[in-house]
Amino acid sequence: MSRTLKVAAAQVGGIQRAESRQAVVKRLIALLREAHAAGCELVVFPELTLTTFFPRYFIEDPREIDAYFERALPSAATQPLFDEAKKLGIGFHLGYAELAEEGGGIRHYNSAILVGRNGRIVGKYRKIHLPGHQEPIPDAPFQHLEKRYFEVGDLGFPVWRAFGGIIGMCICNDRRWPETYRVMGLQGVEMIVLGFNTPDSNIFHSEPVHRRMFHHMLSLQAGAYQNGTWVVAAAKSGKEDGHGLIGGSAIVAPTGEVAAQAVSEGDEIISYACDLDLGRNIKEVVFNFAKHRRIEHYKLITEQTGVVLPPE
Ligand code: ING
Repeated sequence: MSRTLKVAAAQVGGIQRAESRQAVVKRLIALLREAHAAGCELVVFPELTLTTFFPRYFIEDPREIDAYFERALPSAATQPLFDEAKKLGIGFHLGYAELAEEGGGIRHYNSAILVGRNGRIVGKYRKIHLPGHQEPIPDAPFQHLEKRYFEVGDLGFPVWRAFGGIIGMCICNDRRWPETYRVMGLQGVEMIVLGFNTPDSNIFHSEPVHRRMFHHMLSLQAGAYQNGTWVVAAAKSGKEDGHGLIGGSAIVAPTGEVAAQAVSEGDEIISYACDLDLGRNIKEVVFNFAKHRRIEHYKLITEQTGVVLPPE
């Protein structure tokens, strides 16, 4: 009997800088209820789901920066979301800015949690591939200061046995790096859930919007196929105080095919009944890692960070 997991990607339209967490949580609860009504067991929310994408701003006051972070989950503002999910018996993945008191200091991460249908936190992930820059770019129309506001995640790419399968997580820019999927693929992952906030324009070079959507989907589909896993990606999309984020929330099958995709740039639920055994043939034949991988030739991937050109 095949193992089916009905999952929803909950796309969240722009969150304005002035929007309160309470107002956002009300929107998330409405999406949760819609997904539950559609028979979903797991809802995937975007990256930094509780606030606007604040790394687009150069903020100097540490207290103003920290106001975007959660010191604990659930917090007073997010407790209603946890309560509603538990009442409905539906699990969820939530991206948020995490402020943690660890190792005798204050740490800041771009994080996500996976919450089971019983309301308990199954696992946490901290974003590893932080795009953008550390110092503000003078006169730029917007910034991308994730390297300034967040530390590199220190939890690796774990997977968990949950929802009847093997589930992994990553966040936004992680989805562009094949290493992200392969490390989880080597742990037998059957579904990777992720949120993203992808600006619709680039600071560094002009790029047509259609190409940003193409690269977004290319990354999801390649990662899914090359590791025989479902990939569920939920966008924060649309306008945030005039700044555009692409939509394109999608559910991608282990075959690399798109099973569902959002059509709007606002709050939208897309869902699919995912057969967790659909990736079996891919894992056992084409990408049978044990049978076909030759790690003796892959050294550079873990021993070398950047490019070293051949001698002239
Ligand atoms: N956002 C973007 C992303 O990876 C980006 C940053 C956009 C990088 C386009 C490269 C090209 O989707 C986040 N938050 O990582």
